[in-house]
Amino acid sequence: QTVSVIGVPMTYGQPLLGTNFGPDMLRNAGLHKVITELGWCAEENGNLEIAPPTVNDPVIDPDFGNAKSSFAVGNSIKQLADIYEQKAREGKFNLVLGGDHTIGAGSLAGLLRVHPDAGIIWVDAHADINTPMTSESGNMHGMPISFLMENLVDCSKVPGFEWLADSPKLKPEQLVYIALRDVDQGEKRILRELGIKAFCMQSVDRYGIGRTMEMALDYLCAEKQRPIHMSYDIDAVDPVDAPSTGTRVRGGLTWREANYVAEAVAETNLLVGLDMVEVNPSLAPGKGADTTVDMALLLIGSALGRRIL
Ligand code: DIR
Ligand code: MN
Ligand code: MN
Ligand code: MN
Repeated sequence: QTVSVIGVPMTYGQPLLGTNFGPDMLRNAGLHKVITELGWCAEENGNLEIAPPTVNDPVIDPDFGNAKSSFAVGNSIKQLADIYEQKAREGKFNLVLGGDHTIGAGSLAGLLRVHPDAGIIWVDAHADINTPMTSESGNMHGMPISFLMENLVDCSKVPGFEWLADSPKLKPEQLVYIALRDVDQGEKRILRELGIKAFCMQSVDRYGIGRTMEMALDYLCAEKQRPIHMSYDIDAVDPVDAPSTGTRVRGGLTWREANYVAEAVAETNLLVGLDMVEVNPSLAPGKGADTTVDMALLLIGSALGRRIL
């Protein structure tokens, strides 16, 4: 079995530089060794080329609603959708290294072309389902799911995202969240109206991570087995163990809980792809960055099937 490694050094979905270093930091910290020691073949695709936004040109790169740099973001992640689709058709496991979380939209678009019925596990402090209209920040890393959800955003009107208009979309019942703890008002309304299943940190507090993951996986797979893609935002992890990321939120997953999420998903043998995003080594240079990269690498290993015994 082959793991296809795709670097997507995207930063334009949020205001902070540094997420572009994520993919190479993970490689330099021993990513390929982690992959091959677990018995996989590693196929390296390098980093996708990210074209910068055309600054302040309202004709070429207009704002859409509150969405900033949608043209640059949308066009870049189209490349990811295409390569994800190609590798998935070849039966390879897609390991997508961010970059900010806008790239999740590219992964999901490629995934759904091959597996329209796939299940999505979104592990994040945030719900990332703002639309360009509901977003207060305008940062597109808070929006990727909205573009993939059926009947939520008309992508044909969003500069850079037109290609997504006729792409297969997600039904609400294909998605579950883990570790939410910072959800915007507009997002709460969307989650409620669409009836999306979310296991927030209160669920982890109440049931423990074991029962929480059992419920999440049952929800997606109890009736029929389906391929799963996991999109893992490192800010799902408590800032103690993942300080070097752009939007830290206290009260996150502990070191073991965070690994358990990935281990439980790996145990299903249904995982076909993983995004590891929002590692930003520039924000806590030195020890903080090392801790965060180390955590991300561990989570990748857990998702690829590492067991304690
Ligand atoms: C917030 C933060 N919901 C926003 N989102 C983040 O800007 O839309 N997502 N940090 O990862
Ligand atoms: Mn987040
Ligand atoms: Mn984010
Ligand atoms: Mn996110």
